[in-house]
Amino acid sequence: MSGSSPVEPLPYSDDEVAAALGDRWKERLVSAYGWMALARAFDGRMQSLQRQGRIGFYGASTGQESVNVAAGLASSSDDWVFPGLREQWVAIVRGFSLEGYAHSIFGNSLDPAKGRQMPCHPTAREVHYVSMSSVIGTQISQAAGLAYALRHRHDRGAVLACFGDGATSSNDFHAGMNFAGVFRLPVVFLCANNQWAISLPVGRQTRAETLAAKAAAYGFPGHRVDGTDFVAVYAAIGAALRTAREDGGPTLLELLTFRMTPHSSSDDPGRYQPGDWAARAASHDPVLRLERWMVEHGLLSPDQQLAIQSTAEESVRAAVQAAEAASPPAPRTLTEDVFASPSSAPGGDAS
Ligand SMILES: Cc1ncc(C[n+]2csc(CCOP(=O)(O)OP(=O)(O)O)c2C)c(N)n1
Ligand SMILES: [Mg+2]
Repeated sequence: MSGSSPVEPLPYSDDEVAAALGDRWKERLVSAYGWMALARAFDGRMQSLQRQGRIGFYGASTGQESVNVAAGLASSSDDWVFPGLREQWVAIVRGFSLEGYAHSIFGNSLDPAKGRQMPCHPTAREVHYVSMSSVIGTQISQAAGLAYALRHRHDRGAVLACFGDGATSSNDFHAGMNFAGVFRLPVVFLCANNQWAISLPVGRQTRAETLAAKAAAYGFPGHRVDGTDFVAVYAAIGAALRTAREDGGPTLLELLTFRMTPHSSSDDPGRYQPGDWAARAASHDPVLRLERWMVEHGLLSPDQQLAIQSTAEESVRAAVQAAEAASPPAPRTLTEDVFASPSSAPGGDAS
């Protein structure tokens, strides 16, 4: 990352960041910055590949890297993640490989979902990351259901239910929030309010002053947090997960962010966003905000910055190369996981 564009400074002293992030806070920030730089580089590359016709579709998380990286770092391996549209980086920070993610975008033979899911909808069972159905909101009630099951089995984990502002108008938002409230389930509802649901601004989504306020109706706390401030997001998610694991019940966190890209590669925001949106969003760029703070507080030298950037670019290049080199899924995989004894595949060839 570079450039001299104005960004909202992070308002912390070293002591305040140490209190929010705990022991080894400096290492944690360097690691967070590395993940955020990787996410930014990978998302940018995928958008170019889509325009070149090398992948079919992409939805970037640009402007929300702070939320995803904080969720990945603040959660434990016992926890489960039910993502919305832009939380793939939670899986990667939790240990899903970048190559695995690239394979899933290309839908090739090394894709864990065997090419059956849309790009940006990976599944990563080994890191407790559940593929999403793409129907907005459904993951919220599924997450509450899993939390009920974890409680029933005396499992230690909590559940992160991730969704956007648009999902707060869905039936499943009510069903999941209500069920979790009634049974005091170990769920953290993580709403990345990027202020748009494709072309619909959040002001047309609700009359409520904040989305966080909705938690009161379900009997548990809701907090609005600056989602482009890594330190605040990390502290809020960590505290909510601890409460959930200690049987203190659910929390709704509304993380205010700014969508910095089109909704997806199929969208043209020039047709509906105000002319000053891009500049406003850029001034809340979470990667630049953290970068500036770290530079000013002596945690990131120009050499380290260059090294992090070139490592990120090399990882992206290697992942794309591996994904493009892999063959498409074999036709016989179409009937795998469907029948106990597969019948003939299309064309009569079961091999
Ligand atoms: C039930 C349903 N209605 C409509 C859509 C089409 N759709 C896909 S993404 C989206 C907007 C989602 O907005 P938000 O929840 O704010 O998430 P964001 O894309 O901003 O991350 C819509 C309406 C859908 N996938 N499912
Ligand atoms: Mg949104």
